[in-house]
Amino acid sequence: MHDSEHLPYDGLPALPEQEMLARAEAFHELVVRRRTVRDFSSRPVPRDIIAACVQAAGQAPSGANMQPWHFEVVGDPVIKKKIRLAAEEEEQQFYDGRASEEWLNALAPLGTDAEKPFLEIAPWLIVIFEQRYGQDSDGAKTRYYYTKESVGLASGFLIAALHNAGLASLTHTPSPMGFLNKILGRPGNEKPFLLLVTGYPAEGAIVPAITRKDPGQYIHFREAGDS
Ligand code: IYR
Repeated sequence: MHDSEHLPYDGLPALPEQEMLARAEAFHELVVRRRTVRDFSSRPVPRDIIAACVQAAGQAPSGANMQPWHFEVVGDPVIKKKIRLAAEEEEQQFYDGRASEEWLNALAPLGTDAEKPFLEIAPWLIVIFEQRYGQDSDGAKTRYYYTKESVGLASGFLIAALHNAGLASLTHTPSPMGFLNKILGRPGNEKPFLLLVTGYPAEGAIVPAITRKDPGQYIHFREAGDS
């Protein structure tokens, strides 16, 4: 059936169903407590913690296993300042007219504006690049598949890994983000996907009073005998 090399899969030891349910519920409880944070502490976070979380992100599934991602992990205050200044320039234009009235109204409950001090205050900025195609050192191109979906999955893994490690994060998407290629010296086959800010929440950090959908609004089971 398979022409390519395959190996036995032993990554998932069988668990009693009671423990499976306990783990599923524990993970749910963990992620229920995740919130996007915009008030960060400047308290340093050891690089090894971030490195482990980024490596967890690198285990995400991807189209044809092309792993079309690159993570630039920025702790250098000089680069963080450059990123802040460039991001705020784009954001100023967004809030001053590029965004539609409808979009600004949708953002109102979040209380965001063009000021992005967290880009300098938080200890780490993780810039996630989507590789739209592969390109080797001779310039030869390789086709990649489902790159956005793949990078989105890796980003989800990363956000969950950071939260699991006790770190807050913010999915920041200044638009457009081309300035990140320039500042970080990334090649033309890479498109900035997400700027993930991470660190500890500031003391007394507040988050918007928003709610999540009731599960009944987004889960619909169809089991044997239901139809
Ligand atoms: N990029 C802007 C605007 C913004 C857009 C969305 I969609 C958000 O969920 C939050 C903010 C900013 O970061 O302020």
